[in-house]
Order: sequence, then structure tokens, then C-alpha cells
Amino acid sequence: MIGTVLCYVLLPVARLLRAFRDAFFTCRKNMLLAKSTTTHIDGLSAPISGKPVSEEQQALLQQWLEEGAGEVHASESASKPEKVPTISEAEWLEGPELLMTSLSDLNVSPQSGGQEQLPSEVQIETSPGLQEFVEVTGSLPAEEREALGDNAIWAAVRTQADPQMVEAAPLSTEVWIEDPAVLAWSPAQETDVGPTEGAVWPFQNAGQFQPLPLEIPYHEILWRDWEDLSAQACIPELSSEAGSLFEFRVMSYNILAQDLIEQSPHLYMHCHPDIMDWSYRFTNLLQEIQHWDPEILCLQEVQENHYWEQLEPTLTMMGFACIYKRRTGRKTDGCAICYKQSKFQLISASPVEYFRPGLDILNRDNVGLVLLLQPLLPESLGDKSVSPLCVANTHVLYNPRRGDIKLAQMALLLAEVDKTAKMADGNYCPIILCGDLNSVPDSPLYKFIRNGQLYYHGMPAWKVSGQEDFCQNPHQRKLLTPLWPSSLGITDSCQYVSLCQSKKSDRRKYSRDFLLQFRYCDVACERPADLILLEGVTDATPDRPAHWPKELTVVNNSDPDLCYSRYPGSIQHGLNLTSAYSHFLPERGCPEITTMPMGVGATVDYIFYSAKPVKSDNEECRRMYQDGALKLLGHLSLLSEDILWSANGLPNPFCSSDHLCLLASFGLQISDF
Ligand code: KL2
Repeated sequence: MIGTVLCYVLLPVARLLRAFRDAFFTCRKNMLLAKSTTTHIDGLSAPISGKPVSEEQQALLQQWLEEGAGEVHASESASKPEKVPTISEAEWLEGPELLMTSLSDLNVSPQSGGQEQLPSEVQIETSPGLQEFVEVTGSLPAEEREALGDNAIWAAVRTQADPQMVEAAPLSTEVWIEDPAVLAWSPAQETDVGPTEGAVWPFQNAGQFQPLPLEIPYHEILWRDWEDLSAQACIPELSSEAGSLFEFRVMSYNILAQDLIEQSPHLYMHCHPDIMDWSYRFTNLLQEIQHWDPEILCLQEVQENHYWEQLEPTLTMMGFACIYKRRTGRKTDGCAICYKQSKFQLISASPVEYFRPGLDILNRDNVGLVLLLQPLLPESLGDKSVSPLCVANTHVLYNPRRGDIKLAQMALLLAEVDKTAKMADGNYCPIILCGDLNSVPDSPLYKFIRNGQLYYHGMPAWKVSGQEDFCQNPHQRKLLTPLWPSSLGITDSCQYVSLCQSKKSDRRKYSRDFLLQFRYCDVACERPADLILLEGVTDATPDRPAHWPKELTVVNNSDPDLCYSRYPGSIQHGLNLTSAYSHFLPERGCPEITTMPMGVGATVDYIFYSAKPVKSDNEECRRMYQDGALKLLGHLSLLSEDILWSANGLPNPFCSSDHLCLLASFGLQISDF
């Protein structure tokens, strides 16, 4: 009898309630992510949720921001990563629900009944349906209530906010429908920014969901401005010949492989499990990509099954062609480069595996990918031409102590870029190098890429990436000359030895004058045995001009810089790369952040591009560049560490990776022939 009651009555009721809980949690995510009618606020003084913020609310917001910001000055937090709020699974169920953030905490303590604690100005009502739900749950046994968690409280709270919500086109792709809750990337955001004309917004009309006025307005805190840099680009001809540029946007994005979350769950303790769910993150990431609408997309940490089952099919439907390279060994993620087929045609694709058996310096499973793309000009420009574009993408080893490996990995990638980008005339076509280099700005690895050379001999390996200071470690690994053995086949100038040698023998080793000397040497004048004898013709010996030397002069005119290091203990490359970002936010006076491991902000992701070095007398200084054939026209601003702290770090409900995406717009010179 008891069994029957349990099976047929209590279990279905419990399941129903669980379904309710899930539905309301989704509902709450919606509320958090719902786009307000305002697109941007300065210092949180602008209206949130389309309603003016009362003075008290503003004060609370300010207090909350200050409290958050006060904790997170870069220098402080760098030394105290443990400040990241960590919340265990159990706390999720007992305490306030996850997305409840510090601001909400000011108003609703976990112990409180919820809305009674809210300031009276905040208009909150309980919808009749939800009220009923609360009453039902209130009368449930304690265990049932615990199973439901405090989501119930949140689900029951509904504001009287402006009913105006985002109007959105219905989904055209099934994958997008998976979680219609995601409203993070609403069309309203594109108004100031511009680059998403004609984009389809892949979420359903969610007019029934209203944002809670006191929730973190993620989309506003994490607002990123589009910075137009075309005026700064030192290109006098740009304004007069604005039409002569082939424009495209490049995104670099480490999307955080799901398997890596599972391997290092301790890194994501500050995140609610629901926002770490792949289907939630996938929908959000896809919408973000679609919102910024890049023509070239360089992704890192792309899990192979997610790539083939979801990303590749969806991105193909969005007009991309995609190329993927998985990491070697047992790693399940890799790098992808996707390009809009309407804009580019693939000339070549070269995956690069950094793992080399038997070489300690290359014993890790990271990879890179190098494409050569031909930009497709519109037919109206039929008689014009544009140079191919080399696009490289990589995710370099994380281990902060093994800078030696990181440098060798970069050298392998640069050798492949050198090979791919070198044109018939020996010059390089424009290059874009994206990736997560797991190295911070102005670290030796960064300087190597940007300045084209690095003296490494004797350098502690941990110093190379600048991620952490391990100088206390008495057993420091030092970089010694040569950094990698010659058997690797890569020169100190980050070029393939094989290519150098063939080039040298083909074109560079002997000068024209040197080769001309052979016209008069005895061997050259001797008639080959199988050549018909025509007297006076095939047996004629040319007269040696009087000034020609009898003996051949051996001239060693091979380029010593081409293949061998100019300076022992150093490595070089000749690609002339500079960063699309400055790594500093002048208005905020603090560094740009692309990721926040354990609550510590850092830049490790980059978009480098080819530029022209400006000649300087002091070669030791940071190299100066000006735009060449490839012009940086703009980029999407990055955020500061304190801003990300106020959004509970990364990932959060709005940003579904532990990295921010980088986005830069370029113009490629179109020429007349
Ligand atoms: O920094 V990353 O995060 O570029 O987003 O790249 C690596 C790290 C990624 C692939 O190896 O996994 C992360 N502590 C923190 N993060 C780690 C660790 C670790 N010990 N190991 C790997 N990752």
C-alpha cells in the first residue's frame, strides 16, 4: 500500500516539482539575461531595465560596485587569488541561488523570506501562478523543499518592470532553440556597434520574462565598446581611398572545452553548475559569435565531439567553412579556423603538431593551424586584386613553468607561417596570428613575437610567459643554447631548414656574376659526347674576354642571416607582427583582461597582425610599427579585472567561457593589378 502510494502519487509529484524547479530556474536565468531597453550605461547611473533607478538603488549599486572593486585592485588580487568566492554544490541548495549575487545579497539575505527584505521602492509582485507554487512548496516536507532549493523563492518573484522586451526573429536553426532562455546577445546591442547588419537573432520572443531590477545587469556591466581605430591608423591614403580596402573582422575566442571543466572543476567553483552546462554555453557562445559576425573565426579549446556534432554544422549554416585540428595524445580539444565562404577562398591549410617524440622541449600535445586564404573581391572590382592572407591560430601550453616549451611551440608555428606566407618574390603576404599564447604582454615570449628577436640564453623557463613568479624555486630550469636540437629542422630564425637550403641552392646561394663565370670554363666549353658535331658550331669555344679571370672566384654570398642565428643564444623571426590591442585601458588606467583564472585577470589571448616596422636607432627598445598593406580599422574593447569581478568573474551567465573574445576589424589594400 505504502509502496503503491510512493510509486503512483509521491514520485510523480516529486518529478513534477523538479520539472517546475528547472523551469523556474531557466525563467530566472532569463530574467538575469533579459536585455533592458537601454543599451549602455555609464557608471551605472543610467536606467536599468528600462526604468529609472531610484536614488537608493543607485546608492546600493554604487556600494556594491565599490565593495567589489575595492577588493580587486590588480596588484592585490594577483597575490590573493583565494579571494574568488567559492561556493560548494551543497551551498547552492541551501543558500541563495547562484545567480543571486552580491548586490542581491545586500537586500535579500539567504535566511530571509525573500521579498520582505527588499526596499519598499522596489516594486515586486508575486504572480498568481507563482504564488500558488510558493504556497505549495511552502507546505512541502523539508526534504522536498531542500530538493527544490531556493530557486522557488526566485521563481516566485516577478517584477512590474516595463513589459517591453526584445523582439526577436524565430530560430532558423534547431540547435539554437535548445535554450531560448539565453537573451544575452540581443539585437538592441548592435545599434552602436554596427558590425552585425542582417544578423538573425537566434532566440525566441521572451516577452513573458522580466528582469529583476536588483540583479546584476551583466550585459551592461560587461558592455564592450567598439573602438574605431581607422583615424589613428597612419594611413593618409585611407580617407581618400576608403573604397580601396577589403574589410573583414577577425575573432579569436578560447571557448573553454567542456572536458577541461570536468578535469579541473576547482577552477569553476564560483560558477553555478547550470551556467557551466554545455548546451547553455554553446547557445550563448554561438549567439555571441553571431552577434559580432566575424568573417574569420579562430577558436581554441574546441572539443572534438562538440565541433563535429554542433559547431561545424551550425557554423556551416552561418556561411563559414571550418578547419579543425585536434590536440595530439588523449586531449579531446583543439583549434579551429572558420572563414566566411562569401569572403575568402582556401588556398592551403596546414595543421601543426607541436609534439615531437623524443624531444623534451616538444613533448606536449598543443597544436596550431595555419591557413592561406584568398580574399574574394566583389565582381564590380573585377580588374583589381588583393593579396592572399595568412591566418594562424594556436593554443600554446598552459604550464607557467615551461616557457622553454612555449617558445619552441611558437617557433614551430612561426616556421609554418613563414612557409605559408612567403610569396614567390620572397616577401610575406599579410599575416594574422591569433591565439591563446598563455603568456602575458611584455613577457619574453610576447616580446619575441612583437620585436622579432629574443636573447634567451640563461633565462629561467618560468620567466618566458610572465604568468607567475617562481623565482623562489631553487631548482629553476634555465634556457640554454641551442634551445632546440638541429634535428628539429627549424633554424634559430624560425624557418624550416629544408626550405632555406633549397632556396639557397635554387636562388640565393650563387649570385648572377658568380654563375656567369662558368660560361668560359673548360667544362662548360667541352662538347658533350652525344651532341652532333657541327664544325664551327657545336665545337666552337667562346672567346674569353680579356678581363675575365682564368680561375673561378669562389664567392660565398649566401645570406648568413637567413638560416643561422646572428647571435648565439637568441632566436629571431622576420614576420613583423604587432598586436591589435594595446593591453591597457587608458580611460580606466588599468590593464586589459582576456581571462580570469582563479579570479586573477590577465591577457593571454592575442590577435597579432603584419605591420611595417618603423626604423629606430635603438633596436633594444620596443619596436614601433605603422600599418602596411593590412590596416587595423577597429577593435572590440576588452574589460578590466574589477569589472569582471563585479560580474562574478568568468564564466558568468552572460559570458560563457573563461576567456573574453577578441575582435578586430582590418582592411587589406586592394591594388589595380
Ligand atoms: O589558461 V587556459 O587554461 O589558456 O584557458 O589553457 C589551459 C588552462 C587549458 C588547457 O590545458 O586548461 C587550463 N591550472 C589552471 N588551468 C589549467 C591547469 C592548471 N593546473 N591545467 C590546465 N589548465
